Amino acid sequence: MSSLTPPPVPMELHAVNRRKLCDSLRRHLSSSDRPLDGLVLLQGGEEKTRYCTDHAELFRQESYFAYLFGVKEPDFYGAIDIGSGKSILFIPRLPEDYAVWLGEIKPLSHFKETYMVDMVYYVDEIIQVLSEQFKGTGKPLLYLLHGLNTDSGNLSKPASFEGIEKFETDLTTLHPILAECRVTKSSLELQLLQFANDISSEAHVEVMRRVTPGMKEYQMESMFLHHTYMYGGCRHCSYTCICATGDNSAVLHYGHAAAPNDRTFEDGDLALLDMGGEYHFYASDITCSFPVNGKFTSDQSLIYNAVLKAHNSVISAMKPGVNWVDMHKLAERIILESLKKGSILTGDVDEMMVERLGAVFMPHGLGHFMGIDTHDTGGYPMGVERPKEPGLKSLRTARDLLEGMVITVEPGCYFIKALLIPAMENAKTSKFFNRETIERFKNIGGVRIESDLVVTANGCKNMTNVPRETWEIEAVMAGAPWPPVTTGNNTTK
Ligand SMILES: [Mn+2]
Repeated sequence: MSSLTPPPVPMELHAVNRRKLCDSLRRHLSSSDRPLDGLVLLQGGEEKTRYCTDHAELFRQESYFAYLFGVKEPDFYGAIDIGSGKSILFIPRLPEDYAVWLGEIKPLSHFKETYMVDMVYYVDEIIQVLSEQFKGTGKPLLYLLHGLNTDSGNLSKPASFEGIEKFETDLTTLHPILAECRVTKSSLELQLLQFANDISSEAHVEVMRRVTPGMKEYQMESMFLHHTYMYGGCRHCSYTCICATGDNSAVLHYGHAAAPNDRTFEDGDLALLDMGGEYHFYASDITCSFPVNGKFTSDQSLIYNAVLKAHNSVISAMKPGVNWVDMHKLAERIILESLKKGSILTGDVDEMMVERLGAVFMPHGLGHFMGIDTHDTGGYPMGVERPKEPGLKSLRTARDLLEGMVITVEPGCYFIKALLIPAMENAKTSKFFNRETIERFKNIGGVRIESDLVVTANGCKNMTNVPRETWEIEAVMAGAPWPPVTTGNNTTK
C-alpha cells in the first residue's frame, strides 16, 4: 500500500528550461559580441534493437533532450531559435503499418499540444525549416551539442542529418552552457525530484519491513521495483539496484550482470540497498543499510553510527559557498575519529588525514549532483580541477555549493580487502591499524547512508525520508509506522 499517487507532469517545466538556456546563451554571445541569430539543434535518442534481433529495447530519452523538450518518444529532433526563443520539434514520419502494430499515428498538432512547443514539423523537412527560421546573413548557423561527460569520459553526440553541410555548425559553445543550466534546479524540477524521492523512500521502508533472513537479495530489488512502479508509475530506475548483503556490501557497484543480487542472506548479515526510482526523467538515489534480522549488533552499530554521524554533520554544514571537497574531508575525519573511538584504528587523526587513510574505508566520493541523470552534469566546468589524491579523485564535483543544486550525501565505511590489506602492509599506514579488532570486522562488508539534498539560501533540505537512527530502523522493522505518528498536544485529545 502507498499514500502516494503520481503527480501530473507540467510541460511548462521544459519551457522554463528552454528559457533558461536562451537567457544564458544570449548573455554569453552578447558578452563576446556575437550575433543572436543562430539556432540550437539537438537530436533526441534513437530507438535501438537488441543486437541483431528485432526486439526493441525499452526506450529512454537522451538526458539533454529530455531536459529541453520532455519528449518520451524516440527519433525526434528539437530546435530553439536563440533570438526569439521559439521552439520547434521535428517528429519522424512513421510508416503506414505503424498503425497496425504500434498504434495510432498521431498528427503534428498532437505533439505541439503535448509538448507545448511553438512549431512542429517532420524530420524530413528539417533543412527547409531551419533555413527559413534563420534570420541572419550567410549560411544558417546551428549550435550543436558536443562535449565531454566528466563522469563517464564519453562525448555527447552532436545532431546529424543528411544535408547538414548546408549549415554553419558551432560545436563548442552549447555544451558547457547547457550542462551548467542543469546544475541548479527550478521549483518545477524540484517537485518531480521530490516525488521520485517520496516514492523511493516509501519503497525502501516497505523493503525494510518485509526482509527476513533466508531471502535472496533480488527479492529486495523486486519489492522495490514493484513499489515504485505500482504506486509511483516509475517505469525506469535511475540506475541498476545495488542489493548487497554480508561482505557483498563491500563491493561498491554490486548488482551488475556478473554479480546480480543473487545471494541468499542469513541471520546476522547487514544489507546495503542503493536503489532509486525515476519519475518523468528525474532521478532519486537513496541508500539504506540495516541488519536483515532487524536488530543491530554492537559492532554493526559502531560502523553504522560512524557513517550516520558523517552524514548528519555534512548536512548540518551544507549551505551556499561551502566547498564539496571540504565536505568530503569532514565526512572522512568523522569516520576516522569514530573508528579510533571503536579501537579499530589507533594514532593521530590529523596524521591519518595526511596519509589519506579515509580513502581506505571510503574510496568513493561523498556525493554527486543529481537531476535527469543520477550523476548529473556540471561537476567539473572549466576552471574546476579534479583533485588527484586517493578518495578525493573519485569526487564527481569539487565545486562550491550554490542555491538550487541537488546533491547526494552518501558517506560510507567499508572493509574492502583489496584496499585494507595493502594499507595494513604499507610502511606509512600500517601503524594505524589495530589488527585484532580489524579481524573482527573484516567480514562485516560495509555501510553506506545516502540522502538527496537540495541546497537552499542558507542551508539545505533533505528530500529523502527514511528511518536513519538505529532505533528508528529497529522500530520500523518491528512494525512501527513510518513516518512516525506525532503525539503533540494538538494532534491528540
Ligand atoms: Mn549516489
